[in-house]
Amino acid sequence: MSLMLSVGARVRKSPFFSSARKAGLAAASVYNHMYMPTSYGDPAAEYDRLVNGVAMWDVAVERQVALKGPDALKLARLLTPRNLDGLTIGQGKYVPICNYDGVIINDPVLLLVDDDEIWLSIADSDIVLWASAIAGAHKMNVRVFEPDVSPLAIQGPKSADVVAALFGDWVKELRYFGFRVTELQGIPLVVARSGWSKQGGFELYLRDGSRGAELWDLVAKAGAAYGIGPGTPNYVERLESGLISYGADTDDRTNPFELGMDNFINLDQPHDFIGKPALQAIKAAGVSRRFIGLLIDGAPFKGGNEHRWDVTLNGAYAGFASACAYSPRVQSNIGVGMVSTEAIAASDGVAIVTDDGILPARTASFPLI
Ligand code: THG
Repeated sequence: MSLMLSVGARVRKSPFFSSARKAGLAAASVYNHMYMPTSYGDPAAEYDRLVNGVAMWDVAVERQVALKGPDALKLARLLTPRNLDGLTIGQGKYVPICNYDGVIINDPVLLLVDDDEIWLSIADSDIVLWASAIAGAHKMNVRVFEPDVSPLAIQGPKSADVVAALFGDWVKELRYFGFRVTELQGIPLVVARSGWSKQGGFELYLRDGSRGAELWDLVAKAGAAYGIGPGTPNYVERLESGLISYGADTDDRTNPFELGMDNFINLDQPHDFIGKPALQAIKAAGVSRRFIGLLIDGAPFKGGNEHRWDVTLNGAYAGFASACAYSPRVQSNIGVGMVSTEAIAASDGVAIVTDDGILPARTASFPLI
């Protein structure tokens, strides 16, 4: 059932917001205190563009938290359990952030912009408050703030052609999460190889919020030859690929090991970081549930689920499915969720308690495709 969204002064707008509405924006959610586009009204076309062509997404909700000053790297090392040794200017990294209990509180992409400047490109939680409080308590020489930076994603197999048409062939040499500070017809931005899909893509981090419409139009024009169209972080493709959606897939006790982030948690580093003792204890104890894919029986779902659905093993609670949808490529209903290791090990007896009844399901590792 559709629901109207009130647009007012309290919730922040993306610099691309007017352009997105002109392009037919049909639905939005709220993320980092901003409207986040979620649909242009034709999910099948938006999915097809992402997996076969190229799409442009207003993802300005991925706010940047800048750490600027001599202690920028020191603060970043305190904030994340990930080893930042060898990080070079122009290279990004996926860096989970945990609280003192080892609970994940964000999963940003970190960009080393300069020797004394780091951006955390955050998911949906208030890291500017967390990081500035920690910097203050540790009397660090660093400023923590949200700069005027707004990402526009270009995703899909034809994205490299569109971005090369705008900037030149050098963009094809960027490594994953690699980036360059540059400009486009005088519009200051950062070009990065990144984005929340496994279809290949780039993100243009606009560095002047007054020029959103200009950048949107340049991308739309360069992309026209490749059939570019508007889209949003894709509900179905992210399930197929197993990309984590902080807040949807996580709860207030989710730890990074449950999410399969073992490679991003480096407990043997000599320095202290927030959550280190808790994470050591969690690792020693082992996890009892994990983030996993689900293949679900039944007639194709019409849309997504509005709230978490229980996962059961032989009728007993065994976790939750956070997001489910019909996948045209898997030709089945699929989902992702946090499921007990016991249910994951079981070959049958798993089911999902949907709003319209109980459906048999199987767990499956990513990608589901
Ligand atoms: N782009 C930018 N900022 C972001 C996101 C983004 N901030 C919020 C959110 N998305 C961060 N979350 C993710 C989650 C997964 C990935 C990127 C951002 C991702 N993961 C790959 C994977 O899981 O296979 C690769 C991880 C790796 O190997 O390091 O791409 O989309 N600017």
